[in-house]
Amino acid sequence: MFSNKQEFQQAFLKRLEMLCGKPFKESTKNDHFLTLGQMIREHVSSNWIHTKEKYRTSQEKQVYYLSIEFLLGRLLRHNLMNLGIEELVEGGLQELGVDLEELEEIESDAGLGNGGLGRLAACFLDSLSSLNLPGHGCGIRYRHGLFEQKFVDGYQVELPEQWLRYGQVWEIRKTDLAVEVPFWGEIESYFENNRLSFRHINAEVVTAVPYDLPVIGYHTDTVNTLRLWSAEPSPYPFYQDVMKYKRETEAISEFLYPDDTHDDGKILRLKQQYLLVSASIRSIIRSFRATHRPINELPNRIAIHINDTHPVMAIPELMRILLDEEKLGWEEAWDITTNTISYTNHTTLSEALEKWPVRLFKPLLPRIYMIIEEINRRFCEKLWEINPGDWDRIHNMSIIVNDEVKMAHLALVGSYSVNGVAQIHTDILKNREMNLFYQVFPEKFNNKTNGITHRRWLLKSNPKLSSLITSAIGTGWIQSPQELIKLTEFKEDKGFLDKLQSVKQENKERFSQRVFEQTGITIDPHSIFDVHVKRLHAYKRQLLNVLHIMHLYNRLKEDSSFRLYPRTFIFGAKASPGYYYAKKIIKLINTVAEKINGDPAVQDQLKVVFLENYRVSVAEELFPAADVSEQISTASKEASGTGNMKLMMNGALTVGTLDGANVEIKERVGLENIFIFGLTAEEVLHFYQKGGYHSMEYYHHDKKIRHVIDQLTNGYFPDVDDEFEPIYDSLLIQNDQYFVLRDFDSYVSIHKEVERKFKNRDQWIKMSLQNIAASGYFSSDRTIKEYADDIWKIKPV
Ligand code: 26Q
Repeated sequence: MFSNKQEFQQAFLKRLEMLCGKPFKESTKNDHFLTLGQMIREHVSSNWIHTKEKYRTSQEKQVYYLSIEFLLGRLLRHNLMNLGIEELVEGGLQELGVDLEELEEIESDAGLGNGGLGRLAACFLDSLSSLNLPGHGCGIRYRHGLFEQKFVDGYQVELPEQWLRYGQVWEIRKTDLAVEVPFWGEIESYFENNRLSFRHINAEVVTAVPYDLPVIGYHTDTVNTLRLWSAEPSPYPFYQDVMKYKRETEAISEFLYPDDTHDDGKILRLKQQYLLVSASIRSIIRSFRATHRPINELPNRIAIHINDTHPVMAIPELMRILLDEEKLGWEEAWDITTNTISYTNHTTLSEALEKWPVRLFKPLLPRIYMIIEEINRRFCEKLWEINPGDWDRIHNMSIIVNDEVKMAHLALVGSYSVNGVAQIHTDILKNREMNLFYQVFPEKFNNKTNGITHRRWLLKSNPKLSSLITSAIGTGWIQSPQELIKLTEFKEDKGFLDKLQSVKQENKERFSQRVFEQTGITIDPHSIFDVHVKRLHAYKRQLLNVLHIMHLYNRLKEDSSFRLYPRTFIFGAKASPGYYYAKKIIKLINTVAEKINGDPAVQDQLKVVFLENYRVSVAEELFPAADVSEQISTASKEASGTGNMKLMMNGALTVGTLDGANVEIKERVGLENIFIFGLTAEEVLHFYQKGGYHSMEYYHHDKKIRHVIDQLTNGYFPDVDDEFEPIYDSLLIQNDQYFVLRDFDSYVSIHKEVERKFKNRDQWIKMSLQNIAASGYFSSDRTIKEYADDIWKIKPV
């Protein structure tokens, strides 16, 4: 399209006039953004078409990654970088007086996800394309992504997110590829060619319209597709109340549901899931049919992956097509289905396992429900054959039980591969949570430790560190991230370590500047930047962090000779709107921040910053500036974590429990380069099983604990008298199920260790280097290669 700056500039100016209908001198930043976006899309179109053509004609197997969330973030610079035209464009624009950095900020985050699971899907797409693997994403085009968070008086307030307001430049609407998805109605049986057959009558039909986004690989010709479905009224509205039908239909893809494990069964959520599944499977089958291959070859050509149980109806939906449309017998259909679908589990929290009341499910999706019943009948029969008379076992493993459909059980039974997302998580699945299924299907279970794309989370977001790395070990790490390990050769190189130190310092200064501009809070760029960012959940224990901060503040106030090495605690977290307890913790952190930041006596030593509306673009600014990474979940609760990997890759040292991928981080950096504290998963699980933990004893025997807990309810925070009683109750009356008090002392000690190590700047920067060097393993390139080789059996095309 454009091979040099001049060509680019000419094309840009011309396009701007055509698109915006005004001369350059009258144009706005938004005009510039839209123009550039269009040019990029056009720039990739030939590679995009070529990639699709290659897939259409090749014999190679392809994977479809079904996910209810894709948390992409911004795409402008990412796309420029992957295309290898970042410098050309940045320079060209600069000469026109346009600042690329400012254009970047115009773009809204595509926030179509809650957190870890959705961001993992986005990282996987980047790795698939960058490794030239034939992989497509299938998701939902929510009109509003995850809510925008504001703090009012320290309380979280949610506003609808508006990413489409200024127009989406990356997507292409494919009206001609729309498919019809039926809800409600009845199933009628009839005989045809001596075979009992079923048809869906009186259904309410919704049109699913795909919007395709190009997924551009890093410096390759591969451009894969992310297909996002939007719900629209069918063009044949034969309904009584057309306006009502239109409203209800459009509601399906209106909002992303916030991750709310306490919120049971919302019919709209179920409609979203089926919309995604049915539209995706239908479109997959349509393109498979176009190859004119026999249907039993499906598993050799196509792998369908389900990201958690949210798209698990892919199993009965594929069965439905094979039975009702392809007219296969049950066994053959089942054989094809269970050799096509694979499943990733992202949690062991039993309260988070998806269950749907039959009373909601059955009328909405009558044929799907029938098929699940039959899957379950045959599965229970098989269990009976293996363990005759063992009713308990059947009760515990059944897909439908107590008038609920257990989605995880359906996934375990109907897929050929089940993986956890970190070794410890997979072990817990095999040995505990899913042990009964492991006994029946041991061959299905495997581990795929999560990863992150080092291209977004290091190369793009931390340009200074990236250049320094390249100056030391060359550019090989960009394609082969495990080459980062070569950095260990520099651990005694004073010159290099000084530069590494300066990069971190510059990043901290830049971030401090941003915080000042956006919040008016001044932070000391030489203080320790201690970062705790993730969704707010009791098990993630933001509470432990804030209680520790209260404790440090108490020490400063009690003892005028006590000194802290200056520390800035940085939080970022959204709570699900209906998660009452999580919202209390947000209010507590804000209340503590206000108290401490308003006390002139401690300003040089302690600061607390709670970033509003934490999201991908904020994370990208923050991670390069982080010194300490808080990964302090109650052991056994965090399946993997991925923020831990992003922070490590940017040279932050982890303060963490032996949970999720922290365990593997520890193995790779060594115990001397990480701060591990607290109960182990074994110990936690033992307490749950055998009892023996009494939080009240910790309150009575530990003065510093008593002090901070009393402050929650004794009027220490004015104007919020009984605000924090639920927190007090959870810790003392409900026996502290996340072991905050149990781990408190250990956490206090490890933080003393952090301070001691940080004071020795030379030692700290070496530890930081070791973390960066060992982080290559946590690239999603490694993860995706493992999925490709072990689960999907796909090869680069
Ligand atoms: C469920 C029902 C109704 C509405 C929403 C949901 C819902 C939505 C999102 C439930 C869960 C999620 C997201 C879960 C998630 O992000 N899990 C995280 O996945 C990461 C990637 O594997 C892991 O690193 C984290 O440990 C895990 O918590």
